[in-house]
Amino acid sequence: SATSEWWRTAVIYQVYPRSFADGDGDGVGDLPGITARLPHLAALGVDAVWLSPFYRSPQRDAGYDVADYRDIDPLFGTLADADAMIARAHDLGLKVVVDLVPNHTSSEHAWFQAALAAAPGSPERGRYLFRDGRGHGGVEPPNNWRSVFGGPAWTRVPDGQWYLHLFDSSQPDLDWTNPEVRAEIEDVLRFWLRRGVDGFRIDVAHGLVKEAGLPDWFGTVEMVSGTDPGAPEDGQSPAFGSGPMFDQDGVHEIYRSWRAVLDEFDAGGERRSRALVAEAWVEPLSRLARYVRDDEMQQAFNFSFLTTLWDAAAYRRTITESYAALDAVGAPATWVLSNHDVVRHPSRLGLAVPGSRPNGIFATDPQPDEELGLRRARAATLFMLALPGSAYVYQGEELGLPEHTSLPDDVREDPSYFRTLHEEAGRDGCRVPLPWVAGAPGLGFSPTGRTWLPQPASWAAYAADAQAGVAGSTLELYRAALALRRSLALGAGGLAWLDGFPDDVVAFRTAAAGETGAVVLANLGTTPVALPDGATVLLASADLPGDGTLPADVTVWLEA
Ligand code: ISL
Repeated sequence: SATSEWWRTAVIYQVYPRSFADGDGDGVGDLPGITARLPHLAALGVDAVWLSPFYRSPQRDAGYDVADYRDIDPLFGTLADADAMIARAHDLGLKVVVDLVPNHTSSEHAWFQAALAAAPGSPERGRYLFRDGRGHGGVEPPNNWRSVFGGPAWTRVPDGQWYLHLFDSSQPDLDWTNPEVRAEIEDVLRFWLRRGVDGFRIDVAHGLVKEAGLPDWFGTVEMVSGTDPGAPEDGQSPAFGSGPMFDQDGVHEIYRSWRAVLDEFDAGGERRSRALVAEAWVEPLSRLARYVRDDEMQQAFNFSFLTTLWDAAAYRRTITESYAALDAVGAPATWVLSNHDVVRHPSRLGLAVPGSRPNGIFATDPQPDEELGLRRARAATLFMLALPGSAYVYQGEELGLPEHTSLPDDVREDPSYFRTLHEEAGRDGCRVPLPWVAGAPGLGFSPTGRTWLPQPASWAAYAADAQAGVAGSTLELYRAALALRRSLALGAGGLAWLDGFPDDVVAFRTAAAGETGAVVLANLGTTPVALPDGATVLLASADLPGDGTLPADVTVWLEA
């Protein structure tokens, strides 16, 4: 039945385990901490939780370097803790999506350790992409590819061979032409499905298959949606999304086989109740839509809001293009304003050119305007949550948290070049432990007050307990928006643009079949605009002046 396709309209909350809540007091978040705070998510009104990796890992890339896909890192707890977390979430009516990292393992994974101990040409090496080097004595890497994190994508081992890593050297890429690799990851899917998970977020879903022969690549340094200003001078980072290492046609066969694995677990007339969502930085959106097909994944992250400037025409274009690409394949749209890899959107939108820095804020940038950024973030949230489709909310955005833009160098852990160039705060600034209790040490993140990254002084005002029950707080805005979204069935609607408003206003009506829906007006200009005569305001992202106008940087939901 169509009702089992919960993901079509779901609001999915991303938990970043090391920074959500700490149960044991070591300053790093963990599964018992998450379980204890799940009622916060139920009260918020989200449908599902997606957890970034909690598997056994040396944590060189915060868990995106998996050493054992079937075990929990001791930092985060035990398998029993994972089972308890899943059970508690289900009790509270929340679906659970876990992160799968199939492009690469950790260099501490048993397979890679075996590969290092084995000879060139051995089956052990055949699970990864080991190659001989070029040049006299093979001293040059096998090709010219660059790692996404900076530097060459190849590292040499003592016997002279090189292995490929699109990310950190501690993240060797698997060889997805190897049937053993395919069987292993299918079995990992079954392992977690048996434990009751409702879906998987697939890391670097566009990277698994590389062009045969691993040819040199002479593309430009364009990141998805714009030139990456952090590219190191010694070389170039690959275009994240294109080139011989990304978006090869062969990935689709893999996802069809995974779809079949998930479907094995559908029971009682359910259809596709277990979901796959692709993290694929692929452009244009029509290419991305190829990951979302009836026999592949149900969703792909649509990252286009990360780079949309604060401009009504730009948002109308982004939204129109997103629906055009996804409607063509019958897929639900997805919307993302923040995640653990990008600058938190209140800070992005508080920059001089709002929205211009998805991947980090440079030391040379003027600091974001925190108040203006939050005002715009709340406005952006209100139109995102009204849009038909599914929305992803990154932990802390319901509190309005800004990026930590002044983390000292010596506490940062992100291995990407964004950090090693010392030009910007890298990805740690969006990964700071959440503030739960305004008056407590470490803002209640941990029973001991410890936090693995320091929290900005301004964060006491953002603590969950300081906002709960406070009219006009960001937390109450999210709760009200999610409750209304549910009662008005907004996620299931169709969208119609409304004429008759100034160009600076994003104006649409959204309604599901048989529902009244809502009218949404977002003023992205600099001056107030008149609200329609007799309009009944259901929800506003900021206080309205009461003179029948909609101020700049404010979104309203009106009775349709
Ligand atoms: O972080 C980025 C931009 O800010 C991206 O280029 C990111 O590296 C890319 O989205 C892939 O991300 C995923 O895989 C990485 C991991 O470091 C990221 O945290 C994860 O989201 C490698 O596993």
